[in-house]
Parts: sequence; structure tokens; C-alpha cells
Amino acid sequence: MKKRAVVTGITGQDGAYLAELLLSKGYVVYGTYRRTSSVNFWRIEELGIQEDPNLHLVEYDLTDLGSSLTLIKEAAPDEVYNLAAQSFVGVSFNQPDATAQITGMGALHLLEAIRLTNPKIRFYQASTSEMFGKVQAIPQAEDTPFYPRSPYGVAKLFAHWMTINYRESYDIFGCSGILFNHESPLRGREFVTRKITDAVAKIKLGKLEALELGNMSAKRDWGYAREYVEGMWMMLQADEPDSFVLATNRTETVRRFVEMAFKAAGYELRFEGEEQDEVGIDVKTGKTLVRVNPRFYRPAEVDLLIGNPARAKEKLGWEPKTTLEQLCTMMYEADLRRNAQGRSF
Ligand code: NDP
Ligand code: GDR
Repeated sequence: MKKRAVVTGITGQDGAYLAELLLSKGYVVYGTYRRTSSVNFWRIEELGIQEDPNLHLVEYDLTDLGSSLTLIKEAAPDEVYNLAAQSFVGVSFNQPDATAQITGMGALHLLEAIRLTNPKIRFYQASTSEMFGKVQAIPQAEDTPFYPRSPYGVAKLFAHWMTINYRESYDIFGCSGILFNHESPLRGREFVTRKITDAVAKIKLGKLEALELGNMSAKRDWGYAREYVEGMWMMLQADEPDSFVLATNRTETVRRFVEMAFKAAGYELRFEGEEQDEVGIDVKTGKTLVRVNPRFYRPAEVDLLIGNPARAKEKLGWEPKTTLEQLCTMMYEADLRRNAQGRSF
């Protein structure tokens, strides 16, 4: 019998990669998408899995308890991966209520559906390093105290604790993956790495003058999404449910990622000025290629994230392999190709 999995949020970066991984392992996958006026399947199209006979695309909204019950009843999965969320931190400040409903309550709906339908189903919750927020220790591990700094982080913390609570109360095999930032050519363009690689490709092709960013001093621990979805799967194959940090244990500023992306395109940048007056100048031509726009600053910032993935290494055998330089170049090259072909997602 083939294993069956539900992946919520298949139209997102991680949902697409995870579906690809599970299909390659022989699973039947129920991937959920939201009904909108124009559904966007570009990621699963890029991965070439849209027509896979073992992939079933199911209309679903996380905020609807009935929809969760129907999904779990009809798909009858062995494993559920809850990747759907309002996942953009910046937007969560403008839409705190919607973020709480989707990102927080949505996870509870799925846990309830599992408890009521079949408590043997294994559950993965997409938790996040944003729960550490104003960090209480460096590096951050599973037992580091949380201090979220955005409505998104607070909503995710609710879902994280609900997963642990259902594990302890109902013996549900619920795992919480505390994943640090992970990127790829399939990353949404509103997130900073992809915004940068897409803009650098456009600048290279003469389609854009300069890149505008917010806080370039923020530090993040960035890894490659394809390796992180494998970690999600490994968590649900373990003997015991647990919470796991997935991270690279290396942190860099946004500014450093900007430098790297321009370097991949053959530029050398020099940064001048401070904070909102900071600019990035092309050493060869003297042109300003990067400037700050206060519009992209957040009401409260997470300054520094760096994760310690020791538990995942020890208990799951999971380790990151791709360096940030390799990841940045891979993303830039994909964006250069897309922009040269006039495709832009
Ligand atoms: P994306 O933003 O790319 O994808 C989010 C998915 O959730 C999309 O498919 C989106 O659908 C779907 N979704 C949003 N609202 C609803 C809803 N109400 N009902 C059903 N589906 C909905 O996120 P990522 O792939 O980057 O991340 C996957 C998960 O991991 C998210 O939960 C995120 O918060 C979390 N995470 C991500 C990290 C990262 O660095 N990428 C790090 C740590 C955690 P639509 O396309 O219709 O908008
Ligand atoms: P993050 O990712 O908030 O860490 O959440 P994002 O790429 O949006 O921001 C990273 C850092 O870059 C700074 N920044 C900018 N960010 C964006 N988006 N746009 C800009 O122009 C810009 N300029 C500077 C931000 O202030 C921030 O410090 C991501 C999401 O995937 C979450 O869902 C996930 O939980 C976390 O990663 C781990």
C-alpha cells in the first residue's frame, strides 16, 4: 500500500518541494490550494509534478474547521504536513487578525480534525525561528525561550504549543519543525533574498535602475529549502515525535547577501552612509545600485537569528549541505534566466 500524505500550501515554496520529495518516495499526495480568482501553480509546474497521477490537488481553506475535517476524512492520510500560512512577517503587522486566524487557528483546526478522525495520523507543524524574535540566547536551540516580535511570530507560537499540547494530551505524533529562513529559486519575491536576486538580474539586464530595501543590518541564518523539506519528512519517520531546529549555524546580514548577489552578477559594491541614508555603489561606474526605502522597515525587527541544529543531526541524521554562496548564485541564475525570457513570478 502506498503511503498517503496531505500537504497544505502546495502553491508555496516548501509545499511544492515537499510534494516533489514525497512523490519521488512513492507517496500519494493531497496538495491543498486556496480558491482564488486565478490560482497560481507556477511552482509545481516548474518542478514538473503538476500532472503526476499520484498528486491530487484539493481546494481547501485553513480557516474553515469543516474544510479541515473533510480534507482529513477524504484523503485518509498517514501523514499531514501543515505548511499553509500567512507567512510574510511584514504583512502580519497590517493584517494581525487574518494572520492569527490562518497561521495560528488554522493549525488547531487540523489538529482537531486529526483527533476526531484518526489520532494515529502523524502531524508536522511548520514552526519558525521568528518565535525566538528578540533572542534570549545565541545560537538558538529547541529549549531557548521564545520572544516573538510580530503578529506572525505570536500566531506561530500558538500553533507550536498546540502541537506539543496535542502530543501530550492525546498522544498524537505531532512534530514541530523550528525552521530558520530557507530560500530557493521558488521563494516568493516579497521575501528579501528573492527580492534581491530578482532585482540584481533585472539590473544586469538593464530593466531596473536600483534595488530598494529596508533594514540591511538584520542578520539571518539562511539555508536551502530543498534540504529543509527533507528534514520535515525525516521528523515524521522518527521513532518519537519531538521539536527540531533546522538551521545552518551561520548568520549573515542582509547587506552581505546583497553583496553576494551582485558579485554573482559580476559587480563589486561599496556601501556608504548610515541606516536610512545608506547606499550601495557600483565600484566600476560609481552608479548607485542599492538604496534604503523606509517603507520596508518593520515596526519591530528581529535583529539576529542563528540556529543550532545539533538535535536534528543527532536524532535524524539531518545536515545542511548547500553554502549560502551556492544558494545565492543558484537563485540569481534562475532569476537571470526567467527575466531574460520575460518570465517573472
Ligand atoms: P509560502 O508563503 O511560500 O506559502 C504559504 C502557503 O500557504 C501558500 O500555498 C498559500 O496559498 C497557503 N495559504 C495561505 N493562506 C491560506 C489559507 N487560509 N488556507 C489555505 N492555504 C493558505 O511559505 P513557505 O513555503 O516559504 O513556508 C511554508 C511554511 O513554513 C509556512 O507556514 C511558513 O510560515 C513556514 N516557515 C517558512 C520558513 C521559510 O524560510 N520559508 C521558515 C520557517 C517557517 P496561496 O498561494 O493561495 O497564497
Ligand atoms: P523573515 O524574511 O521576516 O525573516 O521571515 P524576509 O526575507 O521577509 O526578511 C528578512 C530580513 O530582511 C529584512 N529586510 C527586508 N525584508 C523584505 N521582505 N523586504 C525588504 O525590502 C527588506 N529589507 C530588509 C527584514 O526586515 C528582515 O529582517 C521569513 C518568512 O519566510 C517567515 O515565514 C519565516 O517564518 C521566517 O523567514 C523564518
